[in-house]
Amino acid sequence: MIGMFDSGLGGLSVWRELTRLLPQEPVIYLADRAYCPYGGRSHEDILARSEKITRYLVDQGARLIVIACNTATSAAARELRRRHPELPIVGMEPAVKPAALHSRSGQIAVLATRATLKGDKFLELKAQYDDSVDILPLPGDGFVELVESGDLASEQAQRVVERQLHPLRAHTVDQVVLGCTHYPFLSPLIERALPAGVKLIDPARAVSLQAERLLQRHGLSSPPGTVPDYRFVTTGEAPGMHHFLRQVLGHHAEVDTVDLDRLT
Ligand code: DGN
Repeated sequence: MIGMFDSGLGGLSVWRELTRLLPQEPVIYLADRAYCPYGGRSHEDILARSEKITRYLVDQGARLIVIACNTATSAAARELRRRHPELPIVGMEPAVKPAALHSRSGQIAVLATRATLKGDKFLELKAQYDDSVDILPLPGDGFVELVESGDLASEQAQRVVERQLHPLRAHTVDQVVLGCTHYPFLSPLIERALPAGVKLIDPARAVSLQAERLLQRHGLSSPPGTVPDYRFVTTGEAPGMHHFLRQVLGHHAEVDTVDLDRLT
């Protein structure tokens, strides 16, 4: 079984891609909604949450972990891999490489939470590509909150998106990397706010392909034809998640609540 987690509902954009690619793999998805958003939290807090969640998912039977959150990947992936050397862990990767390859203007933007944009992982990636492409960090303030409240289409949501994308007007960016797993759910609004011809890049498929490779390498793949089994768990509010799954992903499922702070 694959265990996935995010601060909230954003990682479901990765769940959607992963279950399309690997329809026979059972998946348990945990939304840490009681602690959402992670964006303003310290690295130590995010690492502590990620550790707790990873242990819970392994207890539930997960044999591979997908950190479906760029902020948690940036704060915790390295340390989680060190603490759990036997456990394959896939993290999010802002898709700077394909964006740099396809850029004609030589300017790309990475749209992510402030925590991700301040993290070592992004700064290292930026330094690595500095010679070939100009990378503009663009914080998506308010985007996570819009997705968590299920507001993916209102005029107010469009205004929030437009305000954050405004700095792009002063640049010739032609590729925008979605560096937060919540943001693909706002793609229609983001596309509307972007100058014509600018391309959005979502790394969810590349991350799912990496999960597939690791499952194979570790002999963990389920046989083809296995009936899919999806579980959804949250540390916070469940009805909103249930509604989101049905409305946005067309998936009817129970959502269980778990209090990780009560587990030892
Ligand atoms: N989905 C998370 C990410 O990819 O960074 C959002 C983190 C948050 O809660 N701010």
